[in-house]
Amino acid sequence: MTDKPIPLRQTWPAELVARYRAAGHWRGETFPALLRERAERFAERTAIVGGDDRWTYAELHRRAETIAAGLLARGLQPGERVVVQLGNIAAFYAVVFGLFRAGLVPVYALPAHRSTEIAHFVRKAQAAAYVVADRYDGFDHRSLAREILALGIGLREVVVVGDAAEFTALDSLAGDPALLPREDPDPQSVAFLQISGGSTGLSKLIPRTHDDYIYSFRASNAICGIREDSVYLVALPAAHNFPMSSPGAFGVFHAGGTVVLSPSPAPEAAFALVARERVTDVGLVPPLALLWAQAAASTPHDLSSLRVLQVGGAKLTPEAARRVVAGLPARLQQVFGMAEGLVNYTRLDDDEDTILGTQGRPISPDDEVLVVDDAGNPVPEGEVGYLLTRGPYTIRGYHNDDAANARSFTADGFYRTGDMVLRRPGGYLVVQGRAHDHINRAGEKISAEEVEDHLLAHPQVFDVAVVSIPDEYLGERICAFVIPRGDDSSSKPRPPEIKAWMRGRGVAAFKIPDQIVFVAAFDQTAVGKTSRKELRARLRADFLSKQ
Ligand code: AMP
Ligand code: DBH
Repeated sequence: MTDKPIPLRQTWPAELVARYRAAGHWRGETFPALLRERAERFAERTAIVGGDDRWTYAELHRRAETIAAGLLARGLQPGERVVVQLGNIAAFYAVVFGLFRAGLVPVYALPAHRSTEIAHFVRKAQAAAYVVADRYDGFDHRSLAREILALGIGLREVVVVGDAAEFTALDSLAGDPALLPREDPDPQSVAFLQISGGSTGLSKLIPRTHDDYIYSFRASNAICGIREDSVYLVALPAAHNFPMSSPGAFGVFHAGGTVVLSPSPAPEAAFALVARERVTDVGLVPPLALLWAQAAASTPHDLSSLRVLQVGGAKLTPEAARRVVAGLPARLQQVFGMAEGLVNYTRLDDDEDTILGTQGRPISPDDEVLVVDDAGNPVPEGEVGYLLTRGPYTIRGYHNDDAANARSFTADGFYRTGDMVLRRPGGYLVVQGRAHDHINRAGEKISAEEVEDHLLAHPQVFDVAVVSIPDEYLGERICAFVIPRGDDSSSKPRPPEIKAWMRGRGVAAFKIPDQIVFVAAFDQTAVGKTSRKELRARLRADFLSKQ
């Protein structure tokens, strides 16, 4: 790569560093040390169950060591970034812990991402390597890897889980252990780059440090009751921040429990695993939780091992929460979190009104939460405002994105979450909506602007506005209002063609509009110039008033 590497950094002011350490939040724990110590303490306990794999902690550790040495033997240098795109398979954690051990920095892509997103991650993170499965969900990721390599954007190495074709097989990795770093990393260094759904354009990269991230899931364990005997089902994509850290798989590894991977979050696949492995905890997005609650009534599988059902990623309305509670034999916990940091939980012993009606309160006594008006002034308790936050596990800036940082952080380091909330007594937050035009489609955050940019490239699209429309199943769906080019109706493309065309541009399937509505023009206000935001709001309102 000829570009100068952009340093990975995440820094808090010295007085906050001192405070977070003094409070015992940041303990100098690191990912390599975490796994090494668990492999000593819990050697023969089961760490991971996924497909045919059933690995003990000792086995996971051994695999991570081999992968780490193997990657360094292939010429990767500590500090380099590696895009990891793996589904819910055991190898995901072996690879990620292997990267940590080698001092390499994972960038978490989702299995649904395609060439547009992957190329963006490789460029933004200046990634040197890409780890994929041969096939996942019927898609051949090696062909995607070929496409990315052909772009000549600095990628040097592709590692494949399974049949590697011309690439390096994960199972073939081997290297002299002497290549491995002798010391554990600096706990305040960046361990990985998580991705954000993003409200404007493509995903941003979120640098998280060992100290801050480990604090977030260690403290989550205490709140969520994760212990050595916990069996946690990863039903959502493993790379998502929620099943990774709230408390997620990492929380479970920290506690010495067992992580079970489900290839699909659908009840048919997941229920059998819950019964077989005696799963105690699972995190779901609202539409799935409703589906589970419905399916539980007639399932032949024994779900009685479930202790806590977490629901987050998108708003769970009180009515939906009631249905979930009625349908499943587990305690409900609402989770309102973000890959940038702040995570809120209802507590397991909260009263019903709080569990059904709020999205919880922050993990940490040092999470600072502000609810402010347009001018940035705090609103009275119980009134709706913009949620700003800073604290011991909330980032102070994105990686390699000055423009986003200028927009997304205040001068004193608060992250502008983009969420509109009201705060109840006791610090409980109720999510009311959001300030930006992104679409929360069953927990996947999609930037309206990004989808518009794609559609505007279509030769028969003159203009487009993309909005979220309330959807009974998804929470929100993507609706694109399209003004076709020219007035000849025979040239008007059909919605399935537009969708297929967009898929052909190599974007994640969850970003393809669910609905396309043709309009003759966007009605401009008397003033003439409308902002995209107002236009989207008006189109949505008009559309809904005609339903
Ligand atoms: P991201 O920044 O991509 O990790 O997405 C985080 C965003 O997801 C939050 O800022 C919220 O907009 C949304 N979100 C997550 N959990 C919830 C929840 N329980 N209720 C409502 N919105 C949520
Ligand atoms: O939606 C999210 O990003 C999310 C939801 C719940 C999250 O990042 C988390 C918990 O940590």
